[in-house]
Amino acid sequence: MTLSKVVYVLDLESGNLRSLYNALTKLGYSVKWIKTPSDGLDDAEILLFPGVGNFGHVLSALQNRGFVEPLKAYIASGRRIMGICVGMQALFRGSTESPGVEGLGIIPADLKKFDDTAKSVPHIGWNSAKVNGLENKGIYGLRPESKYYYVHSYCAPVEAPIEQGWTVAIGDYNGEAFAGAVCKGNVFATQFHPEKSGVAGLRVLKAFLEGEQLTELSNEAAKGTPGLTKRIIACLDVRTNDDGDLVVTKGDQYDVREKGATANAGGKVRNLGKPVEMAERYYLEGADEVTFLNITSFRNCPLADTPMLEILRKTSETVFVPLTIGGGIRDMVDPDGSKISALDVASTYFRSGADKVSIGSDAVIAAEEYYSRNGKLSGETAMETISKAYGAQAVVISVDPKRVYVDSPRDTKHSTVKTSYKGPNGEEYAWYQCTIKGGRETRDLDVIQLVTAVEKMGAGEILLNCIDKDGTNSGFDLELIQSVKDAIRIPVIASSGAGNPEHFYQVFKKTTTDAALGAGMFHRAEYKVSDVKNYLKEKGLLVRSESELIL
Ligand code: 1PR
Repeated sequence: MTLSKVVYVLDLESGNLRSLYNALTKLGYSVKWIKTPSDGLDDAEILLFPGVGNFGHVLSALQNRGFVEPLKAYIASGRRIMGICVGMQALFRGSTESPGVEGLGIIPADLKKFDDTAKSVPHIGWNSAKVNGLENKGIYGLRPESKYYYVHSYCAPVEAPIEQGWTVAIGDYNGEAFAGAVCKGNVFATQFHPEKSGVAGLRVLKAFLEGEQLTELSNEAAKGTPGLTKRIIACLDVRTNDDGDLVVTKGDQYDVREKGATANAGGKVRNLGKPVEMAERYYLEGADEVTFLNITSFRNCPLADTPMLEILRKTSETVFVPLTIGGGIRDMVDPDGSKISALDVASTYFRSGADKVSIGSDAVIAAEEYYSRNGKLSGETAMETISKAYGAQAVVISVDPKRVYVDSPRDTKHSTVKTSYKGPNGEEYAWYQCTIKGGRETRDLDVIQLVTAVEKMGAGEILLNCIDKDGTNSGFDLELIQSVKDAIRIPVIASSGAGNPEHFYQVFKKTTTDAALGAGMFHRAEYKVSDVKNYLKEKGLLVRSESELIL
């Protein structure tokens, strides 16, 4: 069968399709987008069905565009189809995420939510997809030792598809087995995102597109430790410098200017390099995710020419791991006076290649208003509207707290920690005060109030910075991190203070954080991302190996 180099892709206008386009382009395929069946579904030899966000949303999008029957007919015709993420879930009968909504029913079984009593949900990060029962064989390039990027709260069962003759690649999330991929005849589908799973994911896409269903595995490749890895994230604070160039900078407790000749003569904005080049360097070093933060976002500028959009477009062409963009995600008024909702701002970033958006200041304001309404949701906050449209996993909350020392918990209404690092006057307790505008304004809200509120608003993850630790190379604030982890069920990214690989080991050993982020130590080339990952591997922690960089 001569394979056309054209891949047909269902475009339900949800989530980040640009990265899938970039992955297919890198593999030498051109893309034909299909928004309705009449866009050429009958001509398709190979069809990709990417789906992001809510099960019910994706199924209604299929229904509204008249895809349900044509898609079932396409599958019955024996032509090949690959579902991705909710595109795999849609093949099932239904999901507890959207009671009463019918899936395509190709696999008569139902999805359910992960058990979150002892682990974070959504399941975000790099996990296995180990094919059952096929010794030393992989389905479509899947390898037991490889890790793939998952981001979902609902999971497909393993037993039911196997009983119905499907080959299932199994993932293990803290002891809870789930279907990482399913395959039977002309149908293949992955819960993980192959376009965001580095070279391991590209290998799976390539094998499917080339029709290599069964792949022999070397003894080495047939090994592999199941389970979710510790995520290492590289973070780039971006702003224009005094010459107007967009540069990667780094704060020292959020002060990004070189120390000036005199105490108050602030020097130039630190220029640590170009955003796209540095992101690509970190990807090649094995970063599991890359985060861009536009740190002068509080200055309004026309969304259309937000320089961050071009950075995302360029970066997503060569960096095949999840990209998060933060800074300025809020309802805004363009300088020409037009109102743009936070959802529109986020959608623009998703269309430009972002997988997640990070909300800072706006989340603090929304939390204050949430408490002023005695814990009643408005349904209109950026968190609620973006997670409703794109799924909780697409919404990260960036927290910029400052330590406030008190002698006793009785001295404040806020949640305190008993600290091992006494205050300037010997205080033994501290609480963490929220700030907005990059630490320029403090608010009468503590970190636990903030993260509790935004979790209720549908946020999927917390990026937990710490102004006191930022840029100090003194290690993470372990007390802050564990106090937040104890308060919520969604994943937490520890941030601020990393100065060497041991700091990453300490935060994973002494707290239950799900991920850890570094910035300055990477930008100043004191360490590579791979130095951190190799160190953690030697210490016995499960990390994604960067040997996955060779297709
Ligand atoms: O408030 O929604 O517009 O978002 C603004 C975003 O920009 C927030 O995510 C906020 O954290 C960030 N931000 C604003 N000002 C600064 C600054 O530095 N002047 N960056 C800033 C905060 C946090 C991380 C940092 C880690 C690790 N930086 O990006 O890199 O703390 O640093 P380290 O490993 O070098 O210690 P909005």
